[in-house]
Amino acid sequence: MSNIVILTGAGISAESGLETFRAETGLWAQHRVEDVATPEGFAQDPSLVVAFYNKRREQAAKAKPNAAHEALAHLEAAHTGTVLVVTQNVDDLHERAGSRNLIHMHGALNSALCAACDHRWDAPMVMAVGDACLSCGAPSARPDIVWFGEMPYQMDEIFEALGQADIFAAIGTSGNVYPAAGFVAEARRAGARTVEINLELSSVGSQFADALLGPATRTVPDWVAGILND
Ligand code: BV8
Repeated sequence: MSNIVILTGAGISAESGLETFRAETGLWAQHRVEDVATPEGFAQDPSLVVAFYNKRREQAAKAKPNAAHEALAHLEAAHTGTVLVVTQNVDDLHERAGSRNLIHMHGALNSALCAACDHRWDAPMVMAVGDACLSCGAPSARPDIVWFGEMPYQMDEIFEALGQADIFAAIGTSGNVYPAAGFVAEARRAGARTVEINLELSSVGSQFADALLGPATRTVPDWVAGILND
């Protein structure tokens, strides 16, 4: 009855057509991080930030889960132990593939947050600056996204799960952003078997015991099949 914790990043959604961040033509090549993914950027130019997330919300809605998302949902349904997916992604492809035990540690495009009262609700496809909060009515809706310098969500649950992990896999993440990039060290401290699944070794690749290199739509189903046949 093994406990499996899986961290995913933008690479798992790449073959669904969603851009990653740090590829040459990626999101951070098109926008300065400071301008669109920090609270300061939002304060400085809220329309630019709201437009950035409106575009990504629309792209995510048009995208489809791929074989990697589906394999993780199948693992959760078929594995006799626990399976937790912790995603850095803000798209909803894991949910749409059927994953249930899922934490969006960097928030979600489909959620809106009130900067005044912390109320959350389902975001409209197109948000506008000054949208009213559905609870307190203040004109303070913002994308429910964790920006740089903000605390990622559900960190207690994540560290609790890492402390009990028998297997830890990181899929499609470059290992550049903390605290997510530090999860492999936590899992190793708990004695977990660690594997990095990516096109190439990430910045923290050397901390993993194993690596499975190749496109996620091939490597993730293979990895899941191996786990279920163990
Ligand atoms: C925090 C928003 C603490 C959502 C994101 C100085 C000042 C302030 C903070 C810091 C600082 N120095 C360090 C920090 C911490 C900072 C950080 O880590 N900075 C880095 C850049 C040095 N972290 C934070 O600020 C975090 N918060 O630390 O809070 C705190 C403490 C107390 C009180 C308050 C706060 C918050 C981090 C979250 C930031 N938000 N995005 C959005 O817009 O989407 S980060 C952004 O990067 C996304 O969330 C993304 O998920 C994440 C990581 O990127 P990846 O997913 O890895 O994507 P990337 O493009 O990089 O890589 C893609 C990978 O896929 C590659 O490896 C590629 O090879 C692979 N791949 C591609 N195609 C495929 C594939 N693999 C398989 N198959 C394929 N087909």
